[in-house]
Amino acid sequence: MCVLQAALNISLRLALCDNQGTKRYDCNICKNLILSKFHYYQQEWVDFNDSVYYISSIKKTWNASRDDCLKKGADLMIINSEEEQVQLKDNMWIGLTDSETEGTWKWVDGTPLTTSYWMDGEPYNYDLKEEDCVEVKQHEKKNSWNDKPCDLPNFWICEKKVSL
Ligand code: 2F8
Ligand code: CA
Repeated sequence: MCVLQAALNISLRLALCDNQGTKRYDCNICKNLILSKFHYYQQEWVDFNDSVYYISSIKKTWNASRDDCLKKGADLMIINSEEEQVQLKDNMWIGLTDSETEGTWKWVDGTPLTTSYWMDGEPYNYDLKEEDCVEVKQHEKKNSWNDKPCDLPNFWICEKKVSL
């Protein structure tokens, strides 16, 4: 069933690609990108721009979540734009931590945090606990971030960049 859905999904996308009036060269790039994502669609990853995303159905600590993403050839999600952020669901670990230096937030690829979407009052070590890992949370119908202890179980989201 999943394979059928994925095949239908891909044929629709390829048809759309042909109908967009794009130049043949651009269209080929578009087709190749879709085909290279096909493997992930089959495994129920979802896509947005140049990445595919896996959302867990069980909960793990931040480190165990990251290990799972790495095993899948991906890593915890890095959020580069508000649009990407809108794709998210509730209570999931993302690839942001200050476990190296308290207060210095870094993405899992080593880049520093520039644009952030913290909830009001966050980041905040509630009850003087170390809260070094970041989850995305729904608050007032918006997705925003909270830091919390890395050893608590949470859902997680992996991201894999898919390029040609
Ligand atoms: O009030 C904000 C505060 O809410 C919770 O603590 C009561 C969060 N902790 C967990 O979800 C475990 C804090 O991280 C958050 O700062
Ligand atoms: Ca917090």
